[in-house]
Amino acid sequence: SLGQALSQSRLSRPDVIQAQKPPLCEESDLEVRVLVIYTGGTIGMKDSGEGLVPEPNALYKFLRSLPILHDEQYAQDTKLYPRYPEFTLVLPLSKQKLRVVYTILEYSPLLDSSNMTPDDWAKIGKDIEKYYEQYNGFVVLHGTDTMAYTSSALSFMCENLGKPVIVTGSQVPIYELRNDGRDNLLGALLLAGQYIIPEVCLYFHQKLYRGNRVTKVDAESFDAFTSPNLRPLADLQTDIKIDWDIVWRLRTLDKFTVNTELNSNVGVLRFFPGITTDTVKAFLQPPMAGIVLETYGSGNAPDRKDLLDEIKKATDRGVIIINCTQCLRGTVKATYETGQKLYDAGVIPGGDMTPEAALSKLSYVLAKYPSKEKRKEMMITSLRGEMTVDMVGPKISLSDSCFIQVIAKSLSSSCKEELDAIGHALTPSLACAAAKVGDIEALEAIRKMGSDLSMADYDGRTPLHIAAFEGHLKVVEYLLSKGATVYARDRFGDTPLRSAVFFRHKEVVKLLRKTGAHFSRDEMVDARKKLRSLAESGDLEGLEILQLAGAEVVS
Ligand code: ASN
Repeated sequence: SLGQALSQSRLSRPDVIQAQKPPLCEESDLEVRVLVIYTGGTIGMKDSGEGLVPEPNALYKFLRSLPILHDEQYAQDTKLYPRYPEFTLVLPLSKQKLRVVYTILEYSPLLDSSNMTPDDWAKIGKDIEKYYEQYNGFVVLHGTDTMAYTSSALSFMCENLGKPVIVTGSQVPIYELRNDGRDNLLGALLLAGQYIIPEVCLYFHQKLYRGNRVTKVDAESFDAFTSPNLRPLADLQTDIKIDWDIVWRLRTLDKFTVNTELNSNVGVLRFFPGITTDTVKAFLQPPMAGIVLETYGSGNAPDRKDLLDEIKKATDRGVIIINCTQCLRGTVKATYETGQKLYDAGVIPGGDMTPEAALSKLSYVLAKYPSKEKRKEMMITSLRGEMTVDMVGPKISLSDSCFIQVIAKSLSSSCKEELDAIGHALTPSLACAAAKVGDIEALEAIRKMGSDLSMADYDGRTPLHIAAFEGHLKVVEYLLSKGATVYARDRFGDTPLRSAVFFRHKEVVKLLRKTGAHFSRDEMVDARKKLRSLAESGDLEGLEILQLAGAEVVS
């Protein structure tokens, strides 16, 4: 049927890196780069005789000997060394026809993750910030014991993240015959290198999860993590299936930064039948500034006046207390009187946040905002998709759209699947057309139909490419605020930044740069050559625009 035909010829996603070098002038495949920040964990441990301990300076050498994780022939043929820094390896060619080139940054000392502290999270964050522009994505190798804490904390620390950061590790060392380390590392590398999933994620046992939604649920199984209140972002079975509808989108015009300030006066207090008032009182004493209160079921606590009085005293002093359920799945609600009384005592509902997410969010929010009101407001706002809120509002269905209906009728098709397929096929082109003429109203109508404004047309060009190309500053601003990615590349490898530079749209270049757009390594080499020729011809405007786009003159 028409519907099937259309869905088979599904339009490409801009989030999938699909640039290709022209076949006639290539000596190497198209390469994408991933930085592997290796912090420790079982994945790289060996038995010391007294138990497993991380083995320093061993992982790189070992991976270099594994054909599924390193293609030595390609490395030799293409002179990978010295094209890339030391400790770089390259995966065999992927199904997506890309070469993931990855560099390992090994920490010293390597840690069992039980020894991780917020200072270690800050170190990881700072390294992501330092190397941000040089890589397409990041993999953090980490122990599983506190992995969910680290992935939650990093998700808050990384502000306006536009590239994937994927935390992974294993239950069994990669050096053992049967292990889960190879699969986990390979999956994380393929995802981080090939897809623009702008989130801190956790990859384990074929599933990619949002990093602030996970919790470790099994000390032995390879299937060690679960994301109880949000389905996985991706599933790696025969094919890599990404659930783009739930991928978190940046809706900001601000650049990526890492905020490492965290308040450590936070804690988790788990209620149990018979908990004494003295225990609660002692726990709430200064300098305690924020508490995750683990209550029963949908947020219930004993309605003992002595207990509630202590809680009220603390919240009056400014302590932020957030209510999370002890249950693995579900959300806190105020459906019982016992729960309501907690809110009367100044406790804030934590929705369906995991305790790991709630705790790290508290540390982050307390350090960032001094005012009590602002702190409370931030705690009930979803900052990185850590809690479920109804964000989109009612969707207009495609069948409400007059335009699509008219087209559907003229194709004499009316079944829902076909309408959906037509909608899917047409909306990217419609959105690009609206971007070309600078029609924000039309874009907004398309968005309200439930379409993602990051979708690309048949050439892989997104509305953002077109608006940048045409110099429609307001449209560029609008698209960025609705989740468009500055890292989208069309089939020729062009980004919105290159489009804006090419047509000398100075204000658009400035805005894209402010939002974090930057030249790749190869583009920078081209830009420097161009700078020289512009200088020779005395083209001052051209020089200024290239410099605004980030090209530096090297003497
Ligand atoms: N104890 C180890 C760690 O968290 C557990 C693991 O990685 N599987 O570092």
